[in-house]
Amino acid sequence: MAKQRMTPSEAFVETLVSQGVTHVFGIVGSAYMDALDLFPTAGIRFVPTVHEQGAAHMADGFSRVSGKHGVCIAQNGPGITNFVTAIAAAYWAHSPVVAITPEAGSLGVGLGGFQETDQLPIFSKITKYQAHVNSPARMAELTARAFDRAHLELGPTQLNIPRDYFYGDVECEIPAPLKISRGPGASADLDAAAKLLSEARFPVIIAGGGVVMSNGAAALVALAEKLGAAVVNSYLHNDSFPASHALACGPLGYHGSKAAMRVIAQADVVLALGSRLGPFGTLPQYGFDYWPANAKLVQVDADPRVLGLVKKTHVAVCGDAREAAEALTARLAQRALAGDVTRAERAATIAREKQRWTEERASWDHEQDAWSVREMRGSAYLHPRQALRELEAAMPEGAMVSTDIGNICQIANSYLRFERPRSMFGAMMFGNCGYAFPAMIGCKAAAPERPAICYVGDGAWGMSFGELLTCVREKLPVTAVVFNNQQWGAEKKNQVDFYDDRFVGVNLENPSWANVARSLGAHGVTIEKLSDVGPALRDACAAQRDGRTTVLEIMVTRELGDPFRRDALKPPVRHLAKYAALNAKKA
Ligand SMILES: Cc1ncc(C[n+]2csc(CCOP(=O)(O)OP(=O)(O)O)c2C)c(N)n1
Ligand SMILES: [Mg+2]
Repeated sequence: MAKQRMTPSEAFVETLVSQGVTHVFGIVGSAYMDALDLFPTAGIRFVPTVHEQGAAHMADGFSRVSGKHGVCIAQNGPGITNFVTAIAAAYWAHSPVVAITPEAGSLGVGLGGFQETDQLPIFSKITKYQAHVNSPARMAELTARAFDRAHLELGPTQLNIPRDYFYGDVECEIPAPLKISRGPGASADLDAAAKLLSEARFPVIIAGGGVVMSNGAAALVALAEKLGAAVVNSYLHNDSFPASHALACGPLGYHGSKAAMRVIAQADVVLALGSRLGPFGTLPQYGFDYWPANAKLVQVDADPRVLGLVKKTHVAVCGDAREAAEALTARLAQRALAGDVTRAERAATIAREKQRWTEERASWDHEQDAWSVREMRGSAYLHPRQALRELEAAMPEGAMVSTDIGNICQIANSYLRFERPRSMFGAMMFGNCGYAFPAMIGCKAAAPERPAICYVGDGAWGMSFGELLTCVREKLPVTAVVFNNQQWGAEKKNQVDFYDDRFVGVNLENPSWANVARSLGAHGVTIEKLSDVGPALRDACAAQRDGRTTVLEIMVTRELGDPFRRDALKPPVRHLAKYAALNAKKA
């Protein structure tokens, strides 16, 4: 499009159109009314939410499922500060979310008028790029840049617009999106990586989020088969390699697959493909320090800043995970593989460890620690692990599952397998309770044909259930599985382990969450029998086709699995006489 006379609102909306934007999540505000008025005619669906945090999580979910931008917008001041937690979550999920933040009018800034706060510093550490529209004439240019950079740097960007700059006349051209390929990495680095892999006798591949984001699953399958290498998923990326593949060993990290951990422990060369090797996902688990400290590490990532950051890297490749996998497979075709000698033996090891883990999971019905055993004895409710197993078995094909932060949601990591990428949406490393439900609403907006399921604890549900109204009002049906153990369980576990069962702020009195759902216009089911879990999930997912949102409230015992942060807590020490009784006893 050549230069044309238009208003900045038109320049803004036309740039969204040019970037392929179809959905914008937010809450209406006078700050951007002039642009909002154009959305329907431009073919952009505005999805009104209950809370701006929900809107930004929806944008995140939307982008993670579609690979496109997620977009959110809100009123200057409080609408924008409500975004903060969700934008931080998107930052650590590497989601290309564009947060559009209209701000106080340029002629009033600094006078302490209405809904004014300095909106750039607030997001400075949780965005990859911040565009400030400093003249209405630059509206299209800076809008386009915020979109381009979100993809280029894989993370949220901010587009800050003084609210008076939507008005006026400008001459401008609408920029086309910048499409930039990352490439596979430098050829010398790829050569070095191929050499190490060709010399490996027990190569293991960690399939990271980069495999998903680069649409690299097929390229990874080819590479893994070429090497006969076991593939483990990085933490919370259970969808980065098809779970039914013979080489798939399941996820590493917190409440992950023991098969994956036992196999990687034997590696002499590890290829981390599209992974920053986040510290939380490589910590010891089940009392097992599985990280192969003596193995040689090849790390491939599109972000040069994470290469060699937390683990000693022998060969680092800055490149796209898919393109790098293809380049490595091509190079390996020209080399003799030392691992060919051990291929059959390794395949047998992989099969054996997977079988062992499958059997252990099948017989692991409940937690075994003293507190859990005591709690479950007096309870008629379900064991969380059993409920998770039933859900796993009933999971409909093509399902998208998001998981929140909490004890049961983390245990779910062992009970979620996927065949296709863009299926699992953990709350990732910002770790905020209240992520899973709104994120899944965004996923459903992007992929209405796929079953949409979120796993949420009752505490986190209390933070996020309000968005049921969005599901109902906007016909974005989701199945919310709420694990009702009447506690902030993950944190209670710390009080059990370190504070002699002195419970402060962790017990929850809940209403019937099924009743709450019904009163908000959704469907609600309370589940107290194990045999009801699977059928209820299937029914609820089928009902999504009729636009119905369902809350499956599963009543579970108060037993608790391994904690998150045992690594970061210490037994209590009290010096003052007043607190002497609170010194550590059992730890
Ligand atoms: C926004 C936010 N607040 C507090 C926390 C600390 N936190 C981590 S897990 C957790 C408990 C979650 O309880 P619930 O959702 O009921 O799940 P459960 O652990 O009982 O399975 C809390 C409070 C957090 N991660 N995020
Ligand atoms: Mg709970």
